[in-house]
Amino acid sequence: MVNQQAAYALLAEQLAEQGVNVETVKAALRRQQIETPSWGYANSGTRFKAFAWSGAATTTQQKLDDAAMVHKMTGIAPTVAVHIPWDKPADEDYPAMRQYAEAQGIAIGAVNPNVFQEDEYKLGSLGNPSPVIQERAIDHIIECCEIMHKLNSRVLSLWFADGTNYAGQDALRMRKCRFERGLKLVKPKLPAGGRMLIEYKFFEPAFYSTDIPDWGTAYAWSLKLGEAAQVLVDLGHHAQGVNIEQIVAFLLDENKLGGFHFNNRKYADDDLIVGSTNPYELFLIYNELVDAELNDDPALRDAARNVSYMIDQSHNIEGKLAPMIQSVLNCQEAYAKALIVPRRQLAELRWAGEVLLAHRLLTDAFRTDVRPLLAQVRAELGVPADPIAAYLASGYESRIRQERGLAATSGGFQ
Ligand code: PSV
Ligand code: MN
Repeated sequence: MVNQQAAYALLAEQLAEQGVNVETVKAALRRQQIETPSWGYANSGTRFKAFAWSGAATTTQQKLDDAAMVHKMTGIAPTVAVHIPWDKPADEDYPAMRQYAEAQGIAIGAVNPNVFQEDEYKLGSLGNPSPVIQERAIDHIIECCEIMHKLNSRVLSLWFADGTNYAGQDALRMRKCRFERGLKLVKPKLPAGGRMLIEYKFFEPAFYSTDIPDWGTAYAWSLKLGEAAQVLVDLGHHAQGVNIEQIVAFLLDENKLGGFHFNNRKYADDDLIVGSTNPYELFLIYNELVDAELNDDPALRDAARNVSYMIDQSHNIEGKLAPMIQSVLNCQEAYAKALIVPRRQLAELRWAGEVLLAHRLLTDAFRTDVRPLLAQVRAELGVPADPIAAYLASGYESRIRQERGLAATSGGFQ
């Protein structure tokens, strides 16, 4: 403990020498918020096998209990995203669901419509050649806008599995037009102050063409739709080697970065623990966000403040709550490292064309051990210094194993 405090004092001193105020850094870390997904607490897997995990949530109440536990351990995960109909209450009593969440000390965040799991959506939802199926998808998304009202949610998070598997299967331009029409019909149904986040994904489940394959498509549509529409960046939805931080910088500058689905990938949409494969990439993404957050331009600061930080993970072999806590902590660490970048010095080195020195200054921040700083922030937030150890020692996991057992399926709010 004493060592930790001494290490924190030393780090604070080093930061002060570089012109970074540790109190400002800690205040930002205390304000940080990461939303967890209800579906991340239920059993999930790959198309080959979903290994059932003993204690996995099967009802929305259990998912909310688990999300509340993650918040209790970390202090920075106060909201949970829901997926409809996965979380649909049997009696449609959404106010009861909202109250249940609040009673656990959390709130409902983004509402995610699901227009991909019904048989009718075999050829797509908004892009489907059948006007009947298009209407069905539009109706479901509008229903989700109404649910947003009931849950006091301000974020509609849209992802579409739409695409084609074979050249000639459908008219690509027509699919674009159908999408634009559908999104235009949905937008006015958002609650006041509500935002519509358009998520892109370069392939899967469709293999020949995907209707929203990249951020450019989502951006073009968000421009047509106006202020309430923005782009959602899921870290697992890019081709190998894509520079995600550059996409983030561009969208921030245009005030079109709506939010993130954090996870990590190695090959495809692997849905691994955030920052587990490439923590440097996560740091570079946070670096762009902090650059906007601390910018002199108030418009850029507002754009950064509006971003929704959400996790989208489907754990298969590593458990449920502990990996979720790990993801939240990895986001916290990446943010901390981005916050300690000496930005004035960096700007001077850039102006001077000092390529190597600028690069070194940035990577020095990435290499800094911020654990003493995070322990201090956790003490100030009133949460355990080591949230994973505290969770494992809490008895929560053995209790839910006993109470819930091993279930292969997952249900909604009961
Ligand atoms: C699709 O791969 C996705 O990233 C979308 O966000 C879905 O809503 C989520 O995963 C859960 O299937
Ligand atoms: Mn996603």
